[in-house]
Amino acid sequence: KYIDRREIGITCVAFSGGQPRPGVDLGPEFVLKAGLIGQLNAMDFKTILTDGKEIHDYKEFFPASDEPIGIIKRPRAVGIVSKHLTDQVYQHSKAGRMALQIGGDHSMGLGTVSGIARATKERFGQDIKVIWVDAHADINTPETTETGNLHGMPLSFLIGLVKENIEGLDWVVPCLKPENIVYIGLRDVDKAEKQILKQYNIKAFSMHEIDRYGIGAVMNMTIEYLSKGDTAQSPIHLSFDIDALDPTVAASTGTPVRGGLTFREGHYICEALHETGRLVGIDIVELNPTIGHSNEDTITIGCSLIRAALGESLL
Ligand code: B3U
Ligand code: MN
Ligand code: MN
Repeated sequence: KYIDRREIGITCVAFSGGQPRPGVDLGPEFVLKAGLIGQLNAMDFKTILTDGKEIHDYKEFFPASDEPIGIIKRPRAVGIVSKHLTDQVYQHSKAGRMALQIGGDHSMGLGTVSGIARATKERFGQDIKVIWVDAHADINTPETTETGNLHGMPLSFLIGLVKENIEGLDWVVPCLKPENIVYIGLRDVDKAEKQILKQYNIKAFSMHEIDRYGIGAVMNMTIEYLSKGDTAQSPIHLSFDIDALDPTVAASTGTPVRGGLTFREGHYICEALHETGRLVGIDIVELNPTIGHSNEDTITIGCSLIRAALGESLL
């Protein structure tokens, strides 16, 4: 098995530069204050904080000026955060630990996936597979983006759609194959993103498919899809954007979209992935405690999704 010890390497990313709303950088602090580490220890996991530090903001690495490139906002800050995150996540994953990342905006997916992909390639010679749970597809390219926000673009960099060198992001090495992505929960996808999904034949279960088949069948299909070919048992990374959940369930997030996953559907996804025994990494991102009516609920749910992905629901 991929994770040979009950150890979790935790990296808390206090970063909001991939999108315009302040507050998402406070997500990790609130999750820690809610007692996540104690909860994981109570599940008999040893928790290892990256560099022994609770929170990482990487600010000492930011350039003095970070002017937009075209319409791309804060490319150098986003780039440097994920460059460091890549190495941090890689270290944990390479040591056989579960890599848990708490955000922070979803631009950090650039780093989490890069680090995990590098480690699993080295350890097992296997390509990483990624479950992207999100209301959004996050696959705009610097050419297609209408907002210039990098949290809407990490997957285009990771699968190698970005040919031009963008200052700060030129280190990104494509490490994810389009056929190794499965989306769950989509409901707000840009026109150009829909074209990309079609062109690269990327597997996606939107809210429409969840309504049609139910989350049980969707997860069966997801795991079946990830279990064919010569990498049938390859490791899986879960990148969970909290905005995949319905705003009535998790309101404290920057870009809520109506018609999302229920509390149980979100947890079921995590439980079903845990059951595969193939999970090597977990991101939980876009928690913004300064938004919404009851941030406690959103933070508490973030913690319980993590525990579900680590097997808490097993009897
Ligand atoms: N697709 C839009 C909107 C968006 C993406 N991710 C979030 N919002 N959270 C964009 O900005 O690329
Ligand atoms: Mn996202
Ligand atoms: Mn989203």
